[in-house]
Amino acid sequence: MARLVADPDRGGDVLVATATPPGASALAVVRLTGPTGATLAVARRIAPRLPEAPRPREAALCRLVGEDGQPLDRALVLFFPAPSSATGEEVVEFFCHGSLAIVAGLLAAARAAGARPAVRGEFTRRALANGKLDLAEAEGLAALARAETRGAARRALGLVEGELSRRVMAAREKMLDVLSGLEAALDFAEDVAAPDARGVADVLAAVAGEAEALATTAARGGARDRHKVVAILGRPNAGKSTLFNALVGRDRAIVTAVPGTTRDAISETCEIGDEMLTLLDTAGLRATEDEVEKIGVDVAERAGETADLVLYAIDMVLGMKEEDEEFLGKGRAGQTLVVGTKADLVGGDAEEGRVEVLASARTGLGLEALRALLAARLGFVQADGELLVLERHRAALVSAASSLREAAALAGNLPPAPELVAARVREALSALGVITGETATEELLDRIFATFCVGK
Ligand SMILES: Nc1nc2c(ncn2[C@@H]2O[C@H](COP(=O)(O)OP(=O)(O)OP(=O)(O)O)[C@@H](O)[C@H]2O)c(=O)[nH]1
Ligand SMILES: [Mg+2]
Repeated sequence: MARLVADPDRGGDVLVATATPPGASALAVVRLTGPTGATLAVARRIAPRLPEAPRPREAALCRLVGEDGQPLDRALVLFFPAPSSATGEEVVEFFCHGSLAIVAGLLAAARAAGARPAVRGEFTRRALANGKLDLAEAEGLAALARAETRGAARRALGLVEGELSRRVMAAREKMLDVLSGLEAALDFAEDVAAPDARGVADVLAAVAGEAEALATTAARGGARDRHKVVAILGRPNAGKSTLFNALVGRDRAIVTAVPGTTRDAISETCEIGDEMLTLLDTAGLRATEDEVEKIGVDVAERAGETADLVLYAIDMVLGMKEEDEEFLGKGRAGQTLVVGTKADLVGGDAEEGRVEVLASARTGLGLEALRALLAARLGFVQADGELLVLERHRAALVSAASSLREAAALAGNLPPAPELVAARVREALSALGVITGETATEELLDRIFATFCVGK
């Protein structure tokens, strides 16, 4: 791939950065990247016994010395010649012991030998400049490092592996074909037949449709990245707080045999079906004269109205009561999941019309089924070909689709105006290029890489 963008210092400096978080640990990784020869020269000042021509990708155990020449550590050193490295440049990695003093000594030695500390995202930016990855893939790396759940990690990995880039590239190919046909007709009007207007319009409309579909994926992804809220509601003593604790995996809420124990709503995040959600425990619903409890019941009712899903708990020992009928009768059916609690006290086959799943937070019985139902009801099921499409990508896709729709309309209207169609197609190409980086400005790159970690 050609050089996509010039990096700020044109790859002239040898960069040094720690690739692992600060703090005492078994190992820490310090990396160098830079021009061939210069990078190895810095590495050999730190690891004097490293050969002049180390074997590529083969670990060598070396003594490392500080800027004063005093021993620092014994560490594995890995050498990656350009262009077969993460950045496309010559890279040397030190796997040293994870002491703050050793890492600081190593960084100081590298600086003394001529390396410059990298700024945020600078390693990835060099990789981008050398065509090792494109901009969307680089953003995937950042998303992967930030992923809070397995679902988010899986989607980010798809971006890293080029799932979005491949689709964007395929769309660009089709547009470039159309464009070359139009331009040939413009340049050699006498010798080249104008492209078939209907055919051009159809291709452009199809590509616009693909861009619009990808943009819709982004909107869905955005909704998923917001934590869904599930509120546990039910009568006092129904076992809400016990269930809440079981789902969040720790004793967060107070549990007692006294009805009316929970007053304030309690909020915790919990992972269900590879996604993160916010779970709320609330005060038991009942008519009460107690001022504090009354406020708690109001809060619970409001939480029930705004939550994405109400998990309604019914104590199976007592069965459905009038208040339960009343709440469930209010018609939030689509957004309510009814769980029968304390299943351990009633045996597995207690049947109650509205109850969808039986669970015992005490024994764990039925909790897996409950988690699965929650995941299904919240739309957390893993869809095939799930794509992470960031907001930035969505904006570019929408803009490209709109130019393509205009181009298709112009092409379809006889007599065709090839230069107008071509101008719109060029606009769309440039919008899509922002996703993969071909047409990204330095300013945009600065903005994106500022969100990266140092050493990435
Ligand atoms: N055997 C059994 N007892 C349970 C189970 N879940 C809750 N309990 C008991 O039921 C009582 C009430 O539990 P809580 O979790 O505090 O009920 P709650 O719905 O939060 O009650 P309020 O906060 O008062 O509205 C406690 O004594 C719990 O130990 C269960 O699955 N099995
Ligand atoms: Mg409670």
